[in-house]
Amino acid sequence: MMKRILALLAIAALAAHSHYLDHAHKYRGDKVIEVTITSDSDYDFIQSLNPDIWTYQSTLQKSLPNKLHLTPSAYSQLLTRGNIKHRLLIDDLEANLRANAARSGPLNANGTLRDEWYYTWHSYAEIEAKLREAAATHPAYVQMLPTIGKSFEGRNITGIRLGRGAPGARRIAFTSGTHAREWASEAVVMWFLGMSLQEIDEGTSPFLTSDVDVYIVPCYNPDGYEYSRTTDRYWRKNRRLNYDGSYGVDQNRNWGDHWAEVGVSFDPSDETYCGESAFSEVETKAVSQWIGSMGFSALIDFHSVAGMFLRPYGFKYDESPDEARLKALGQELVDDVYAVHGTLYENIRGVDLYPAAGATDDWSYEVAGIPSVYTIEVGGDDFAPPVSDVQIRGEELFPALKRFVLKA
Ligand code: 0X9
Ligand code: ZN
Repeated sequence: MMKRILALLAIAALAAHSHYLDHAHKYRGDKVIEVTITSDSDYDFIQSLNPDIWTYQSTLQKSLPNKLHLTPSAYSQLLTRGNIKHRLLIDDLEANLRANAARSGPLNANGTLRDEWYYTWHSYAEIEAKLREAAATHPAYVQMLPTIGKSFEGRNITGIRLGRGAPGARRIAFTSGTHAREWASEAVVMWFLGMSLQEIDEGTSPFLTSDVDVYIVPCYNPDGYEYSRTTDRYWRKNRRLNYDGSYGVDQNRNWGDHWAEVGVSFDPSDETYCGESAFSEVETKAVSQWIGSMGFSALIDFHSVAGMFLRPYGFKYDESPDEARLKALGQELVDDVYAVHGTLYENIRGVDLYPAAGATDDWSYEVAGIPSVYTIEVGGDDFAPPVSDVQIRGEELFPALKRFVLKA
């Protein structure tokens, strides 16, 4: 018995120290390309290469740019066929992962934020601990939320309320990290928290005087996030066990608004698998019940990477009743971002990226009735950016997020 316990402990210790770079050879020589398909024969050919579609419309698109991740042999087939015009974005995905992991961040050099913690990636446990620390050091402005629910593997989905909690205050939600590999999304909401605490200390924060509370849930796919940290950097879905033995449902295809109507896959192994039914996932179910019960007047769901403010709808081309207002506000947010480091975000509807149903944004807007909803795709061009991006993305979004909190 003792031996078995020791063996189990050894396995647990190994798992705890596992790092995605230990498994990065899986991506050796893999390519990422951008290609706009113009003919049916090219379409069929590229489909036959079985690409991993990084532009997450779930099916290949004709006449739109597709970002595709290909194995070395699929890529050489593409070259052998000739005359398929494409751009090679990443030549060796393993090398790219290693290079970006090695590049260190500025660690507070010239940064606007004094607390070094915020300048790098963190485990889910470290993020939770930072939330608790914020609540302990700033009890008048930060409160830990009661647990929203548990993930498939049993982690607590949790968050904080930032603001004075005045009766009748407007409530805004920042939900983040529904896609495992999109680490920049956790990083920017934590940066928002860190900068806000610093401004509170300096007496300049709008949270000192405004009747608004921001509810921040920094990661509502903690199992996927940890799996991306320890095992497969490019993991997207949650970690539920599917009926066919594969893992993961795309949490952003699982919400109960026009569920599965467009832009989803029914194959459990696919990146955009929508699950067996709307809200089949404990994570989406718990977070939706929470959102539905809170009376939010605005919500941003954070993703990465592309540099976009996406407004409703994401599943159909009709204009939403709030189109003019959300488009105008989106433009102000784009201008705020641009003013910081000159990064140009796009201000478009979700559907203009590609139609996809069952996402957090459409449910929050249509079913929960929240009037101001965006999905932000944090800027950058790789799901695994160098750590120096944490500061860049955090800084460039902070003024826009502040404007959103005060205005939306
Ligand atoms: O496809 C998604 O879920 C989002 N893009 S990502 O690259 N982060 O995966 C965009 C979702 C936009 N909203 C809707 N289509 N409803
Ligand atoms: Zn995403």
